[in-house]
Amino acid sequence: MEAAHRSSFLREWILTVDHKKIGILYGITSLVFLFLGGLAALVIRTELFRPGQDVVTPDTFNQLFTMHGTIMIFGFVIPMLTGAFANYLVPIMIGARDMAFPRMNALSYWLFLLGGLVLLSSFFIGQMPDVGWTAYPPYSIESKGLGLDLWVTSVHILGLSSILGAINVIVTIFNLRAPGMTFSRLPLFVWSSLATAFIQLFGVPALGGAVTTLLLDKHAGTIFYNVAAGGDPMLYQHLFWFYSHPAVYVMILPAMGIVSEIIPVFARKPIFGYKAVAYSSLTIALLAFFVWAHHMFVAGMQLSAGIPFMVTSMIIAVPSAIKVFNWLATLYRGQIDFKTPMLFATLGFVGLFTIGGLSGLYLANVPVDLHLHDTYFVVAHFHYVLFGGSLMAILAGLYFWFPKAFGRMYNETLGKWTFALFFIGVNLTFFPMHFAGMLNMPRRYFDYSYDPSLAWLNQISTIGAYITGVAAVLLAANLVVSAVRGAKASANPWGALTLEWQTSSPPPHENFEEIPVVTSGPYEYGEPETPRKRFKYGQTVGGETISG
Ligand code: HEM
Ligand SMILES: [Cu+2]
Repeated sequence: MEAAHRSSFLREWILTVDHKKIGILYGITSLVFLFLGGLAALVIRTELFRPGQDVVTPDTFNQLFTMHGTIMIFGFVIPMLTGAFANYLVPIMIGARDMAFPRMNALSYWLFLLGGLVLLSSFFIGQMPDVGWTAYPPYSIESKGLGLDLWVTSVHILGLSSILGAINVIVTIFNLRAPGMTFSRLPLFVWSSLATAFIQLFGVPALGGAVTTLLLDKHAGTIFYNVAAGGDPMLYQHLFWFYSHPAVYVMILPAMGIVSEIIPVFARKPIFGYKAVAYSSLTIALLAFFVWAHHMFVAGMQLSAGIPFMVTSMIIAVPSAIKVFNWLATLYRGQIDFKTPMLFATLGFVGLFTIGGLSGLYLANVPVDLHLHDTYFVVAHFHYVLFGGSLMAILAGLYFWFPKAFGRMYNETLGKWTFALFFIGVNLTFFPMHFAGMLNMPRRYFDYSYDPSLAWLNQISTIGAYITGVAAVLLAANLVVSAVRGAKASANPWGALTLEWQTSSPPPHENFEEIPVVTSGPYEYGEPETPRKRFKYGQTVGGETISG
């Protein structure tokens, strides 16, 4: 009995090639990373609570912000969006039974776990990387211990996992769409995942090259970055940002996709400007490869080289703004129901991402960036887009698809409280950083005793960080308890029209009893006949079974 039980667990989870289970494994693993990265952040904020504070040593502080950034980007946001959400949703949303290459899909997950564990192992041997998530040479190659080596190894493994995942998403979307699921009927999350997968495919190799040269310089005596021998550290920055700027869109495009799914459902209106929203994802993905040097304006670049990047960086804000206006137009005169996912998607994502996008435009401006580069203003900017943007959308999506994945409802009241605390916490933490930055507080410093007048801004930030910590605990409690004891969820609790809601909660193995035939677009709310027209098979829509 025991053994049989164990072997079924092994078969069900460890050996699984089912995209839904792999998606859930990705999701749980990324959430663990979120909590670890969050703990690092709380220690960082405690150290910065007042000038002269001595909670950790300066060395440990360097290690903590390096681990925080690396874990959040490579261990949480990217795998959550491209591993968990894309895996779970893309096949069902296009009416497929699984990903195109299910075994390779499992390999992507196990590589992700391995890469993550390699990074964490640095903690257990007491040699965490201390070079920042950007690992600029020459400092990074001169760092002592195994930190950099583990960081590079981990980035390589995670990069391989990303590339395999991206190939799967692209091939699945091109080849496995159900009959009638034309490109003009693809749900917007699928469009955004497609654009994202292309970015990963073309961007990750540059990162692989960049971090390999660090190791070669450190161990094999090459001189890529040895200025005395004729090397040039700028090369690394070019390679690194050629991947890492597009990577910020890996972290935002699927988030925009999630929000584009949720807003029409809770506004009970078709999405405004479907084509504009879909094509703007592709435009962003393309433009993302032409703005990278806006991270290097002060790195010794000539002004004539900076100006074109300033212009492209401003242009890339246009397709993002197009999406924001389309979401607002979708909300306009909708019958809005502020359930937890909708709160996270609208007040959370749309509100806060817009603030982050605007501060991005300031930074894209060369004369402004000369003053603000490497100050807390930049920290404020990227946390508004990553915490206010990516994380808020991830949370919206977790609550929204929770009933589908687990067949149980989350607790709505607790969900709303969690939203309120996250919203207050994130603004208290990051809004004051704009001012700290304009008062010239440099990022990555361990102390600010040289200017104690910065204390009050930092104290507000630290208090805000603790509030988000409480919110995170409420989130975890809601998810865990509801997965076990929540009320049973129906097939389609939100009355949504995309295909994943037209099958049971949780969906059967291979998703559909019978492959659906699609006859209309995904957001035709307000047209009572639509569900029947659209799904000509024995599925359940809003609690009713459709026949014929
Ligand atoms: C409206 C679009 C955006 C523009 C114009 C923009 C512009 C910029 C610029 C110019 C910088 C460099 C500032 C400096 O170091 O002096 C920067 C930094 C950064 N941005 Fe954005 N950004 C935009 C959107 C985003 C989005 C959507 C994300 C992520 C979801 C993001 C994440 C980051 C990160 C992580 C950094 C800091 C990297 C580092 O130095 O560690 N940005 N942004
Ligand atoms: Cu950038």
